[in-house]
Amino acid sequence: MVNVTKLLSAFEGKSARIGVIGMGYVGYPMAVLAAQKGYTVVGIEVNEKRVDQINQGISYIQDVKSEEVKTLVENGKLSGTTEYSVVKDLDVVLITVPTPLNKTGDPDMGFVIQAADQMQEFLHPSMIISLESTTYPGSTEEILSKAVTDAGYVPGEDIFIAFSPERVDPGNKVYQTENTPKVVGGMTANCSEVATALYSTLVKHVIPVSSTTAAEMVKLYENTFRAINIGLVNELAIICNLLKIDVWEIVEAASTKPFGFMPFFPGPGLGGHCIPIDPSYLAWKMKSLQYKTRFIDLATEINTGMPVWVINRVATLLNEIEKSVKGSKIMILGLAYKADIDDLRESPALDVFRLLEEKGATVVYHDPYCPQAHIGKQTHHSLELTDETIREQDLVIITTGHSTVDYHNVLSKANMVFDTRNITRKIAEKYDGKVRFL
Ligand code: SAJ
Repeated sequence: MVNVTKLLSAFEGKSARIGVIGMGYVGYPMAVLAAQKGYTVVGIEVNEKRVDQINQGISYIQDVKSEEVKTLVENGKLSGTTEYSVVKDLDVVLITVPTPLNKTGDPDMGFVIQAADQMQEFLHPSMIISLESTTYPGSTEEILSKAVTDAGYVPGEDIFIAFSPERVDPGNKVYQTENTPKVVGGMTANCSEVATALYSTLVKHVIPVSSTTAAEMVKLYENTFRAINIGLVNELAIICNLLKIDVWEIVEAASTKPFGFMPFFPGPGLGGHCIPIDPSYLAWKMKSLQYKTRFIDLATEINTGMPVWVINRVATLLNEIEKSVKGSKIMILGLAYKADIDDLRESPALDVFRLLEEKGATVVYHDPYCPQAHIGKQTHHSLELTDETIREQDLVIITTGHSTVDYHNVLSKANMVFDTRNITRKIAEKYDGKVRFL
């Protein structure tokens, strides 16, 4: 049994050395925060280009400022490496690697397992490993305690294990890593004590829960809550369209209820690296226990079906001007999965683009944040948004409502606009009915 107080005082005095495995949209901000708090931090990253950028003080993550990184690197507080051997000198390892779905829609824990395997030979007594990547209940114990025991140590006595879900909302200017409450669950009481002490030196609010499994479940519940409510409002959009009711008016009016209601907004589908994926982690785990998560499955069915519904609406709109999808010129305006970020992962706009091309339309896109995109078998480039490129389209579909776009100019030059994000509602009436809404 190691001496916990030694580790706790290393947190207090910031002499503890921290490693962050996976320097992406979760790991990089966390590494910068820990270094700003006074720790010496090393980012362990498989991508050599990213390692070079970190060591040159360059940020490749929208929410991390290069000037902050540069100062920390120059002061020797932050560095990057591809080598796992650094783990032998670390007191803390935070794992923030991707946990996507594989081709069959099952959880892909490959990156977590790879991280555990690669650091195993360098594990040593009196250190803590905390997994932050979203995963299914029970997996932290399954994967990390195996690595610790295989290395010849006792979890919770020699090496401490915790799960603390990331709650990064990319592009959120109000809530960042330091001021977003952090749920923390340890594998044992000692693990919880050590993990809570560590995170208390990093973030403003630590929320201890009883186990790693509880912490894993909290994260999945948070994001499943969002996915199901987005699915509900997307189905409401379909219902309202059939009843010739404006769904946006309904949501806006319902939002006036000061208690017991929380607005969600319809859209062309569900993008990002979390909301479309996390509920499937829970559904997959429950399938292995012979339980069918009906709510999750239904929400997933509705959300993944929204791009097809958008295409059906497009066909109806073009029909109004005696055009078919085939042969029409269509611009997708906004390709990223949500406004004012540069991330294309799981973006429904990509599905809309691909489905329109499959139906024979000539499709282009403009996105001020995404200069190029791989869609289907081709790489497309963002078309400059000029009077000419807008005028030559039969239809402009707003799939993501980036705030930097001049929508007045788009509406004045376009022949017809299908706004799936309600971003032009306030100005649309000036443009004699050429705007339709989801
Ligand atoms: N969306 C809708 N309607 C809504 C809200 C969102 O269609 O009412 C769509 C968005 O357009 C986007 C997707 O859902 O395509 C996900 O949106 P999001 O706002 O959840 O954005 P993420 O995935 O970047 O960030 C989320 C966090 N967002 C918020 O809490 C607002 C949070 O759910 C998680 O902490 C985080 O992912 C994560 O990493 O788990």
